[in-house]
Formats: sequence, structure tokens, C-alpha cells
Amino acid sequence: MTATFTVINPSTAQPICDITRASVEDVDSAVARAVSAQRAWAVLAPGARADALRAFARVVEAHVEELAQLEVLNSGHPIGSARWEASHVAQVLNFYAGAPERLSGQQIPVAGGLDVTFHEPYGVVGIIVPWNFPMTIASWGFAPALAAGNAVVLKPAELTPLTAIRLGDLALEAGLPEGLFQVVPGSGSVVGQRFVSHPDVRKVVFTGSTSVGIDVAAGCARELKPVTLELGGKSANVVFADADLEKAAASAPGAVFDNAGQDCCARSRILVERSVYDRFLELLEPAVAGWRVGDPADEGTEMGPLISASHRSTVAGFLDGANVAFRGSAPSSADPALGDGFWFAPTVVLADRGDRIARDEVFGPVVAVLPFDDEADAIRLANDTIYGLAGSIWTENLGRAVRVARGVKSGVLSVNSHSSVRYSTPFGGMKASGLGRELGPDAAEHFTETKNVFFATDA
Ligand code: TAP
Repeated sequence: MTATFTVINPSTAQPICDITRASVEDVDSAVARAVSAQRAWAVLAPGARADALRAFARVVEAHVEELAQLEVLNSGHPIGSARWEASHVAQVLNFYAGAPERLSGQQIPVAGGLDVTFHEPYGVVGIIVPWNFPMTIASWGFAPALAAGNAVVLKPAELTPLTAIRLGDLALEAGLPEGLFQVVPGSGSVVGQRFVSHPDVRKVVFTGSTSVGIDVAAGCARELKPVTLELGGKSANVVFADADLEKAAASAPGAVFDNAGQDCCARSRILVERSVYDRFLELLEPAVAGWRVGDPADEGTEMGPLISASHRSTVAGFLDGANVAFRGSAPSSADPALGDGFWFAPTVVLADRGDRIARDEVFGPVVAVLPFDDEADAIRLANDTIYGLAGSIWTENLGRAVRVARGVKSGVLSVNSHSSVRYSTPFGGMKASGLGRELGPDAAEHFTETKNVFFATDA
């Protein structure tokens, strides 16, 4: 493996810069620094840790535009989305800045003394993130982990390390102690694996593919190390005949083509009640045609390129033999500025149950549409996948909304909307989509171990 890797702009296929790959020895040095930084951090007064995280949030807030432009360059995210992502990092830090002063233990009534519990930090937490949302997913791990008194070593994906590296600089600029939050770029098989095997990394948070997640979990099991996994998805957008069809169809492209479909929560299966199937497709076609794909630096752009040439080939492979109903547009080789980028036009496929396109995660702008017969059939079909991350239910019938929301085995569901992520509510998947939850009121506690102490009061 070479000592450096080249970061590429996916909109133009041009190189941006070279980054040095961390070796196992580099990871070990970072972990040693983290161990000593964590000892000092954990004994700070809770209010002092809260202040430090608020200072970090303010510095991120002051650099939203810079971080957003960097994400446009490195990840091809539309500028509007990238600004939202950078602001979200500041909001996540602010939210968990409230946690150090709220990590209350319990006082439990017992005979002969006083019994109290403490939420003790693990020590050093290793966070491994994918390339699709480099800043936001990192912050879901590092903000609550730091709030709970841990140090963090963070491995960004090799394809998209630039915003994470910048966040590491901003943490120091904000006054966080040296060694407390370190970004360690490098390959998954070296840096990520060393987080798994290093005895002083006491918890691992992994976001990425289900296959790598299983290996990471197996490695953590050998070390008896807790692990949180946020993995793939094949989420259903279930549209009943009694729904506001116009609204459901108008919002469906955003629910799957946002970030060019490279979103673990993408509603990549649209399940439509058979009686309105044709009408829904008539409404969907203009919505897809109007989805604006192009230069991510343009304010009006809704979708940029795929992340790499090889990922584009993988996505294209899903269309082999598929029944394509219609496609949107994308820049082509005729466009001199963007022609070499990894573009892929949004695509709507009519699928049958059991088709590969109806079951496997594409992680690109391709959606499979399938009809269903009734409520029970809709639940059965929504659950007909190994995954269980997100999903949407469109109906005007309240009882049905409740029944279907309880029947679909997914961690994050939304009725008459496609929302999945709010920093104040829990996020994570069932089945092959993951283990554990991020975000929400309890996330900082997930970065602690409960210690029970009994004080004898008998004279
Ligand atoms: P992966 O190939 O699994 O990579 C994810 C991260 O793990 C990268 O940083 C990667 O490093 C690292 N990695 C690779 N092999 C490793 C190993 N053996 N040990 C430790 N770390 C290793 O996934 P991806 O292609 O980046 O992301 C796409 C997948 O992530 C999709 O399936 C998607 O659904 C899932 N995803 C899920 C969520 C949530 S929240 N559930 C969010 C985003 C993405 P490199 O830099 O070397 O690649």
C-alpha cells in the first residue's frame, strides 16, 4: 500500500490533493496521546467540558461556509445540502454540550447503606465513518462520546477525508486539549482494523456496509469491546390509495435521490397500492424529470455526482435487465466543465418481488416501484429485505398509520413525510441495518459504562 492517497473531486474527476496514510504505528501513537488526554478531560468539572464543547460548536458555526465548500469539492454534495450538514455538526455539538451536566446516576434504596451509580466513560472511542455523509455521521459519534468524558480517534473514509481533517483542526482552534479529538486518515484495513484490535480503544462506532460491519463486530467480540453499527438499508416508501398522492409523488424523488441515493435511509423501494399504481407513476414522472442534477456549486442543484467511477459502475450494474420506466437528466460528456464527473441520471425501475433491484441496496439514484394489494401485503413487502433502517408511510387513515408503523421492522419511520434525522431523536437500524442507536437524548449515556458503588452506613 502506498504511503499517500489522492483525493478526487467527483464532479470533475480531477485530483484535489494527496493525503498521507496513517500506519499502525501512527494509530498507536494517536491512541497513546488520546489515553493521556482522556484522563485529564474526564476529571474536568462537567460544566467545563460543556463549555469546551460549546466553544467547539461556535468555531464550527463560524466555519460553516468553508466546511460546506470543502464538502462540495470532495463529495459533490449540492451546496445547500453541504451548508445544512456543516450547521448540523455545530447543532449536534451544542446539543451534547448539555450532556456532561445531565449524565446523572441513580441512588437506589438498599439495606445498610447508600447505593449510587456513576456513568463512567469508556476511555478512548474509535469512530470509523463512510464517505457518503463525512461530517454529519462523524459528529453523531464524536459529540456524545466527548460529552461523556471520552477521547476520540476518528477514521474518515479515504474517498472523503477533507472535512473531517478540518474538523480536527477546528477542535484545536476552539481550545479542545491536544490529543482529545484526533482525525487519523488511512485505509480501513489498517487504521480501522487497528481501532478494533488496539487494547486501549475501548469502544468502536462503525458506519458503513453490512459486510465490513460484520467483520468489525467479530473483531470487537474477540476483544470483548462494545460496538455500535450503522449499516445499509433498503427502505420502503409505502403509498396507500387514501394518501395525498400529489404530495407523496412530489416528495418521492427527494426521499431517494438526495445525495444521489448514496444515503443509508434512501427510500429506494416505492410500494404503491395497486388501485392507484398507474396514477402514482403518472404523477412521479414529472417530479423525476424536474429533479435538478448538475454542478453541486450551483445554488439550485438538488443532486450531484456519484462518489467515484467504480461506484458508478456498480450502480449501473443494477440496471442490467431491469425494466426502466423513466429517467431524469444528468450532465454528459458533451458538457466540457462536468463531462468527466461520475454522473448518473435518476432512474425509476418497475420491479417484481424477488428481483435483485427490489432487495439489494443500490446506494445510487435508482428506485424500484412495486404494487401491493392491501395493508397486510404492504407490511409483508416492506419487511421483505434483510435491512430495517428507515421508511415512510403515506396514508390519511390514522389507525392504519399506527398499525403499519408498528408492523414495519425499521428503526426510523416517518408518516406523511420522509424525515429520518433530527439530532434530538434516536437514529439506527434493525436487522442487518445495525446494532445500537445514535443521536437522541440517550446517546451520551451509550458512551459510558455504569458503575455501582455501595457505601456502608452501619456504625
Ligand atoms: P465501507 O466499505 O464499509 O466503509 C466504511 C468505512 O469503513 C470506511 O472508512 C472504510 O475505510 C472502513 N473500512 C473498510 N474496511 C474496513 C475494515 N476491514 N475494518 C475497519 N474499517 C474498514 O462502506 P462505504 O462503501 O464507505 O459506505 C457505504 C455503506 O455504508 C452503505 O452500505 C451504506 O448503507 C452504509 N451507510 C450506513 C449508514 C447508516 S447511518 N446506517 C450511513 C452511511 C452509510 P476506507 O477508507 O478504506 O474505505
